[in-house]
Amino acid sequence: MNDSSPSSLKVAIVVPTYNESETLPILIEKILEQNIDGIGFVVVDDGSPDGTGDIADRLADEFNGVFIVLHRDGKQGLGTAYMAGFQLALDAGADQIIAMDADLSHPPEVLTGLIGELDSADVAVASRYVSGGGVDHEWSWGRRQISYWGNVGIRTILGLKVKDATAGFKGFRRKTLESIGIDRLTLTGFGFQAEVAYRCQQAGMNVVEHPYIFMERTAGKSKMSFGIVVEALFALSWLRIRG
Ligand SMILES: Nc1nc2c(ncn2[C@@H]2O[C@H](COP(=O)(O)OP(=O)(O)O)[C@@H](O)[C@H]2O)c(=O)[nH]1
Ligand SMILES: [Mg+2]
Repeated sequence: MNDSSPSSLKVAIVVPTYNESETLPILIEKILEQNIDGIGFVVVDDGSPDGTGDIADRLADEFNGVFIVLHRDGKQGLGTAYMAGFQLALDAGADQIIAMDADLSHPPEVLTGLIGELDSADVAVASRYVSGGGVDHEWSWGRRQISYWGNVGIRTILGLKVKDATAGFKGFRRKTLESIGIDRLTLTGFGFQAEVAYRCQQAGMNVVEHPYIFMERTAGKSKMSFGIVVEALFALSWLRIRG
């Protein structure tokens, strides 16, 4: 683990990475351009064959503040990467924790607005499915339908009020993550985001949605597959039954 010199950490951006060597440096640069007070980073890399882990170490060395890089052996799934990253952010003393993908699908320009929502909300969800939100105009009609109805299906299975149930771009107050209990989360892959939304709702958290336009990745490859989605639907049904 690479942990650069600590300073006062207010907002920790937690980024899971698997083969994101092209986009990670751009993401960090664009986030820093937003001039967010007390910002720091936690990157969780699963031994990316393309060397993303080394790039993250270099970025950590260059950064003047908290920049933690956790190197894990091999691909262990997005969910466990977030669990480990959230815990490191809490241990480092972050007041607010933001989950964000490395592939530039989540525009850094939205961060200031999203973080602002945490003044009054326990959870701020960057949302595609509220007024002002949406998906990349490059997306085909068919792809929009799959994304939209997949989201509706998951909301129905879990009885979720939040409109964007699979959102991976979210902000939490420290106390939110402490009270839902990160170590209680069970889903390791795609269903993880919905499980977090479900636990936040169960814990009575005040959830606010902040609109954004999801951008298609322009480099690297998605780790998503049909099998992952089907697996998540079964796992989420089981979660609802178990309560
Ligand atoms: N550490 C880690 N990161 C992962 C893993 N799977 C996906 N990611 C990262 O999680 C984020 C979202 O993954 P992505 O493939 O873009 O999913 P999609 O946006 O749903 O297609 C990206 O930053 C990925 O690099 C994994 O197994 N381990
Ligand atoms: Mg992506």
